[in-house]
Amino acid sequence: LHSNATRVGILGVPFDKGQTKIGVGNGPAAIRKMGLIERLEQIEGKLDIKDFGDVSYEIPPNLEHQNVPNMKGYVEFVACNHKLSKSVENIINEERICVTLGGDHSLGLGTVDGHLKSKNENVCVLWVDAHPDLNTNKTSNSGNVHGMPMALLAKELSDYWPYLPGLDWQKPIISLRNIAYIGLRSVDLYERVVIDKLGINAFGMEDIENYGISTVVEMAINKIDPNKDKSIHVSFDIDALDTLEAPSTGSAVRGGMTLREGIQLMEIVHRTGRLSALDLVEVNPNIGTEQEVHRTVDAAIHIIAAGLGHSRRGLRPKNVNTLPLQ
Ligand code: B3U
Ligand code: MN
Ligand code: MN
Repeated sequence: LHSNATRVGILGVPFDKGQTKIGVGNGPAAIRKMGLIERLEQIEGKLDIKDFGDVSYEIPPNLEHQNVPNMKGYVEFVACNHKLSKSVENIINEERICVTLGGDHSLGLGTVDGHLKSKNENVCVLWVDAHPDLNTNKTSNSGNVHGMPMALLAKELSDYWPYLPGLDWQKPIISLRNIAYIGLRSVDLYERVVIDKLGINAFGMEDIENYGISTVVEMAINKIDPNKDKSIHVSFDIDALDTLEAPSTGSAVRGGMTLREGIQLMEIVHRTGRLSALDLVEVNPNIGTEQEVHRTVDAAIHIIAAGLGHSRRGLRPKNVNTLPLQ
């Protein structure tokens, strides 16, 4: 391997307690089984890839009987994300791009937290999702914590939470100024109010229609990282893609991004050279037919590969003279 090869760390998080459908915990295994690492090994310039396996966690005894109103799976959520945050921090400290395979999107709390800690808070986040995941336990209709990680991460919303036992490690938190959404099309009432009131950078499907994906991604990055000096975190919920592109996910919403738009988004992020963490979440291999699962997992792999430098133009030959051209 080249000494200057891009360094990558793969981390599975088979966590499913942030929502109620069976199967999203099988996401990491399905993505690995379909050949993620083999596909990444074909990328130009040879990546230095290390697979850190899956995150495991135990519930600390002092947390066991805690709960918070309207937050299902609270103790598992807290325990898993604490462990996850430390793993992500270590992987980024090793100067690897941390690729986290979910699992449901409640793991975004731990991945962004670990990234913030590793980079002294000098981080911006692209949250690519049909949903803003910006509910608090007071505004959520479902009580599912995968709809809440952004509200926990946002500095400006810290006053809207009750005391959260066992979450004191979750600091620092990030300013909404350094966060942008891409792909929104299913926004709850209070989420809408918060986005408007706090002026959160939110690019919905209509913006992608109006400006095209490359302009939207460039506008988003310019907003959250105007000096081009921040470490970039992409938290990619597979339901950002259209239902036809990624059917095997728990809260599919029609009218979403094409795989091509998802790939283009990731290629632009790759070209910044500042990507440090990528989450690929909400792939649920227990939903849909075998074909639909295959299509969804394949889309996930395409998204990850594009973020790590896969080029749709093909590989450049090392020596043209050795090719059978005549
Ligand atoms: N906003 C809804 C639905 C939802 C959020 N994230 C997903 N679905 N994947 C909620 O439950 O908070
Ligand atoms: Mn999400
Ligand atoms: Mn979503």
